[in-house]
Amino acid sequence: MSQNPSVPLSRNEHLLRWVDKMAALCRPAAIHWVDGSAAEYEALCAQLVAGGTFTRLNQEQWPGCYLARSDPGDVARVEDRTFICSHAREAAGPTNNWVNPYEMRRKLRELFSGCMAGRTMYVLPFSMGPVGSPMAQIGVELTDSPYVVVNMRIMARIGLPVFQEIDKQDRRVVPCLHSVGAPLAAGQADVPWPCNREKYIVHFPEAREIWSYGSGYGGNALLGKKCFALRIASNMARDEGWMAEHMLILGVEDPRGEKTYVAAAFPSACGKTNFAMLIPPKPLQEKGWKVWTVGDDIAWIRPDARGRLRAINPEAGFFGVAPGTSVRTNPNAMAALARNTLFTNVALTPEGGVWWEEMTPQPPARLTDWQGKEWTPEIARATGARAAHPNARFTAPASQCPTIDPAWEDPEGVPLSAIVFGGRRATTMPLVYQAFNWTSGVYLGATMGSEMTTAAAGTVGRVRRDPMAMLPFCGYHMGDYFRHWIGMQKRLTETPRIFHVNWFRKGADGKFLWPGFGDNMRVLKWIVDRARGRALARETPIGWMPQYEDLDWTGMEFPREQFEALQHFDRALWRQEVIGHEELFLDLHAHLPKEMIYERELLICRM
Ligand code: TSX
Ligand code: MN
Repeated sequence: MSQNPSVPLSRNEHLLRWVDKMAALCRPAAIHWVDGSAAEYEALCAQLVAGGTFTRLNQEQWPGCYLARSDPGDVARVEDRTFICSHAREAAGPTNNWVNPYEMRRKLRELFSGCMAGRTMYVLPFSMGPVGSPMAQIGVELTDSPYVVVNMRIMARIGLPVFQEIDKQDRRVVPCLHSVGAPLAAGQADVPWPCNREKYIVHFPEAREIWSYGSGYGGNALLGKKCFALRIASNMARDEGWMAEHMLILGVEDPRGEKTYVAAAFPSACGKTNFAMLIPPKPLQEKGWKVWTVGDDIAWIRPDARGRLRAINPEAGFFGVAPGTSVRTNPNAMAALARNTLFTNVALTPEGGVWWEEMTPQPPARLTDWQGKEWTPEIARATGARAAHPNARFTAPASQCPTIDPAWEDPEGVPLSAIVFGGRRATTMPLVYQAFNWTSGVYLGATMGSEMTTAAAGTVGRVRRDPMAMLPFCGYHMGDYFRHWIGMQKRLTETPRIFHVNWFRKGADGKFLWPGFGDNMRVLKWIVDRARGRALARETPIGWMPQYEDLDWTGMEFPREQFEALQHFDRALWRQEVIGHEELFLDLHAHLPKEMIYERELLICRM
């Protein structure tokens, strides 16, 4: 039944039995065991071109690149259709959708029954983290989407070496079942982007299982990423004493040639990928400062034998938002996506290239937009039509990033010296400050927030609390998650220093006070110098702040008064801020660790 090739790719009994069982449920027309080879990848891409899902781009301009256009109703993660089905509702917490797991399993059996008719079921083994790393975890995704297979080949380590790992170690793997939910009747023609209006992204945290139905897009379908590496892994991490975080990882090389690694969490629309690939201003480069990229989205962090935290990037690629990415904002990302990249929902140029908003200062005269319609700057001015969807993506190999860190695939991970939290705040939050200690740093991460930039999400400008940028990704109760963070200190001989940054503070004139981008290096330099005990700071009610003299201003004119405005602690606004903290805590009160209450009290007292 399992149609393992004549030379089987796996002999793991559990795996074979599960594949048989799921095939009996989904009833695919064929089963394909994914070996992960280049030949297989090429064949799948050719098949996607033939079926109209992919357009092969101009190979002179964009070697190895393809464009996919999704169904207009399947363009982003669906948070309201994402479920954490723990046995107890309480365990999922108030910030997750919960359905009784027995009820959900009944519903899923219904949905998945015959859902792969007329399609091929791919058996896709993947390793999150370098194959064989003690920090890596293995999953197997059964999917009826070849688009998922080719994207996963970039985003994770897949295929033969992973099957070997499963067979060798007989280790537990996370079963992931994915279907676009569009069975084909005999003779029925397929569409370029099959999907279903009804969508279910379901996690069973105790069983460590993922079931995804109805979507072929991004985090809904590439199950190694948000579903596994964050929602399921956060459960594993809590149980096993490590951390699965929504963080980039970067390494800062200083003039002595020493590397200091930093992890950072930002809510969406803060330029996280840009920060992960930061290029320092020329004068700081000349002094010997350089930033290396380990990852742009997810960090798995674990204490080593010495009691120091070490981090890996469990992914192998970047699934980045294309609009806004340019040689000005992120030359490293532009280099990474220049070849062997899959684009989804960007615009197509007449020459067979891709374009998206802000990629170049001037848009091309004529384009095919993300929905396949004609687009010109004139049409855009008249109708507001966008060439690329705002959530259009590139799937690019991390190895192609010019600043990829030499240790990015180190199986032991890189040592973490600092953790940075950030948000997009027009007021209140200074450019940078350092928490007093681990507990106050956890408080700072727990209460972080960002102002909404899109009207779609509701009231523009209102602060949305997004603890550790994990609100949509924590697979259990947020209060227990804070408790786990607090508890990590007991496992450590040395805690990373914790910081908060805000690149987006505005002056009374409504203009950004900070130039951001490369100049963020000046802030990052202070952060690593603080972590290494070689920079000064001043105590304030909220934490340690640099004074004007403590940042390196080489090659930049930045008035002292403007820096004072950027760092100003406004008592009236902070009164509002702590009331906002209280509102968040009300929702989580039953599971909130007492340290969060105490930290809030201390903060109020200091103010
Ligand atoms: O990514 C950003 N970063 C981090 C870079 C390492 N962005 C882009 C928006 C997020 C999607 C930023 N935007 C940053 C930033 O630090 N700062 C700003 C705000 C800003 C925008 C434009 C200017 C200055 C600040 N000035 C000019 O364009 C001339
Ligand atoms: Mn993310």
